[in-house]
Amino acid sequence: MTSKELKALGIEAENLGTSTGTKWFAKGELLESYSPTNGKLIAKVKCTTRKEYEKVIQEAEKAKLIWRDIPAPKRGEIVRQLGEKLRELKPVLGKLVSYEMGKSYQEGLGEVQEMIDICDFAVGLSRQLYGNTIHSERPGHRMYDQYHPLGTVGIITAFNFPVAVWSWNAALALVCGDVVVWKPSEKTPLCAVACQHIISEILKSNKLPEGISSIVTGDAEVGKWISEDERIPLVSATGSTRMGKEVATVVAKRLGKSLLELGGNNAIIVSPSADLKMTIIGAVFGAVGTAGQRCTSTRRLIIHESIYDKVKKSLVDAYKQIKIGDPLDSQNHMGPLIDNQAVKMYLDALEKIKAEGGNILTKGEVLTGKGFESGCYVRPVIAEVENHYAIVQHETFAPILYLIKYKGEVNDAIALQNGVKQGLSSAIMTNSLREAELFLSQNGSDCGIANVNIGTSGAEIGGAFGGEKDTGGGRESGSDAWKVYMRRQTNTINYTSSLPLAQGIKFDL
Ligand code: UN1
Repeated sequence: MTSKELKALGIEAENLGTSTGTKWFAKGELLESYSPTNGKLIAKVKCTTRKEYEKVIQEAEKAKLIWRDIPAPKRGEIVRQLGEKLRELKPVLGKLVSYEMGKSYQEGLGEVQEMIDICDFAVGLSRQLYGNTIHSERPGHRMYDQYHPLGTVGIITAFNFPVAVWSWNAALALVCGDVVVWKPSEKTPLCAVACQHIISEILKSNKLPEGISSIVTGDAEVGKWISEDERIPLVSATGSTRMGKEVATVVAKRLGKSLLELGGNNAIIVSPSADLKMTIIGAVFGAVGTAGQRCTSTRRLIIHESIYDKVKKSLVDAYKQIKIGDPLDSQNHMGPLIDNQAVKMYLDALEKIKAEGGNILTKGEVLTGKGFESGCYVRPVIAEVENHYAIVQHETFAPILYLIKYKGEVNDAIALQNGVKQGLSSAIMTNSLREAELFLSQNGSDCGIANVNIGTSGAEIGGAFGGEKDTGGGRESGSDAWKVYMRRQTNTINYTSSLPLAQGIKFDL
């Protein structure tokens, strides 16, 4: 990335990491951001101090009183401007996502497109924050429910979607009348600085108060400040199940609300009637896209024994075609893992697969030599395993695809698919209507996302996104996910001159 491109995104050589609106604070320790693509230091960001955090929250507290009084469609107009700006900056922001996080440029652009899409969705939503009207059991009474802003929403995000997950939360929260405080992953702080720069300039040019949108940077400690903070009624956290459990416990202790989008262990069932070509494309993209670092990445393929060998051979052949290298070069399918720690987890997983008796079909290794100096490029792996292996039950954020054989009926495959702790995304490749409907029925997939003849990753923003069990139960982005960002109030109005009580109770004085 050129310094001109970084400048267009508000990133200077040594950047500030804490900001409320356009005001930046600069006391904290420096956090360095390295690109996994080439190992180079991109820039440094200042971590938020406790004192600065207080300032940020105080600004948010002030801003929320003004923001919630602005009519929702007018709030939508601000989000519309955000979408417009993102359209303009899509190539350069997509490039930064690719450079700082390591996903392919195409996927970086895709991520910014998701931001644009959620802005469009939120603009429409700003005129549709509907409640119900309910027929009262009492004569001359009207009853309805309505939704009010919650206040401040804390957003904690992971490195793998360094900009989109913020926008799914922020775009909805903003039209709902909330203000947002964002703690991005310490692995991708520059993407966050860029987003903050974009939104704060929009707020400033619309003469809106500082503090409608802020960022705080740092490690888990900063996340803890947010989780403990009673001034933050909702904490939306994306990341590992371990992190989510910590956040949920701390937030629940103060009876706050949390919206959790945590780990997945996503499987595709490949039934005897599956279209093989579609299956291979869906599985390979699902497993190696973003180098296997999406929560929706395909981790397991549950294949019927009658087609197992055929699918296995096609997959191994397909893996030979995968080009690994600089994600900004569109020739390459797969970029690096995020950092050396992720590489270590990948290598550990390979050892565990072998130790448990798995059969590795395509050799896993860390690539070296020209272009691979960062040490973060690895070969994607396919391994034959059993579903019950501890390593298979665990979500490894790496391009490792497990092949599991099933015998018998689709129910047997569904039992394997559900036989893990996580419940985010799932899919079946089948041309049998009976199998597809069973998979989608109450006796089918137990995941938040269940697809037919589509892979597990690449969900559209229009649907509610999230999952069950260890995935945390939260729903973000589309459908009626907005409701969690608001507080519901039931109103009953009596327009008579008598006071009939509900439940038929008589109380005469
Ligand atoms: C994530 O990995 O945190 O379905 C989210 C997808 C994306 C979202 C992934 N829309 O792959």
